[in-house]
Amino acid sequence: MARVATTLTPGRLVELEKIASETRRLIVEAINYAKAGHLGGPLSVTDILVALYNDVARVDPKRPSWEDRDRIILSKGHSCIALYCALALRGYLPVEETLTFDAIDSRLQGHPDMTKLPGLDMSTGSLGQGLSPGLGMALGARLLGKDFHTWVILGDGEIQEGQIWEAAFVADRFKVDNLTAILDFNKLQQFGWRRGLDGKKRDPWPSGTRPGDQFASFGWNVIECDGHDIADIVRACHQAKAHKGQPTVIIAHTIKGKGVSYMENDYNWHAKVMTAEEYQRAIDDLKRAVA
Ligand SMILES: Cc1ncc(C[n+]2csc(CCOP(=O)(O)OP(=O)(O)O)c2C)c(N)n1
Repeated sequence: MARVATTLTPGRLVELEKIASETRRLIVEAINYAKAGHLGGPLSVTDILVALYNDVARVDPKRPSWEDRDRIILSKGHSCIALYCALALRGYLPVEETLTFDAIDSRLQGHPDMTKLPGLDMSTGSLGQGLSPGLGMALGARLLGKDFHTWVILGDGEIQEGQIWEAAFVADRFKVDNLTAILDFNKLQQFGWRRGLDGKKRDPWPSGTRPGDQFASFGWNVIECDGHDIADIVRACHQAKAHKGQPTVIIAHTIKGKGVSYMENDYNWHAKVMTAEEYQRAIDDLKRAVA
């Protein structure tokens, strides 16, 4: 299929890049303040969330329950601090509230709770469970004659869960083309990659295949993009929406810990509290990125 050009103007792209940098700063501040939570996964999924909420998806922060809004499910719910910060900068909640992350009475729980925070389309956190309700929403739109699109963000470790493939199978069965999965493909999970008894790194997919091949074998349309290039994410999302007759997965190539030099590609930062010195280095790195 021909590549669809991005619809972003150069000026708007710069604005979105600034929002992404600010989102990353808020993530680091909130996790440091809470002294709990995840860092690697939120920093890798940031640009995807910023592209969705600020350009691609049809949403209105003033009407979080608007029935014609696009649905967005962060299935890799452990990365929700990125979602909260992106929602705050989009106007769904006060930015200061991000510092209440994981506090006992906060609307911003350690995993997303849709009964607490308006704007969340699904409660997630138990990996593997977000694609099935996303499929239900997409089928619901079809039944109701609605034209909203459903976006489900998955982690690469998460797609080892069997329920993902049950949903993938059914989405193909019903040719659900108003559903797009976006895979945050940072190539690391909680403890790195699976290793064999010999201690050697093992690919979690059958030899030579990649997640895109696996989705394709389930009948899905597959698009790849650079998950840290907002223009390329937007391009891939528009291409996905335009594709008819099949569900689409976007394989977004990302870096776990993106933006903080010492966290990048280090699974030890999946979920770890920073020391005061590490916190300062993280903030300095993120400031340098926007300078
Ligand atoms: C069913 C289930 N098992 C285990 C966990 C604990 N857990 C949270 S994140 C994670 C690793 C996820 O890896 P990946 O999907 O690649 O996420 P990312 O690297 O983007 O953070 C695990 C095992 C969980 N939340 N749910």
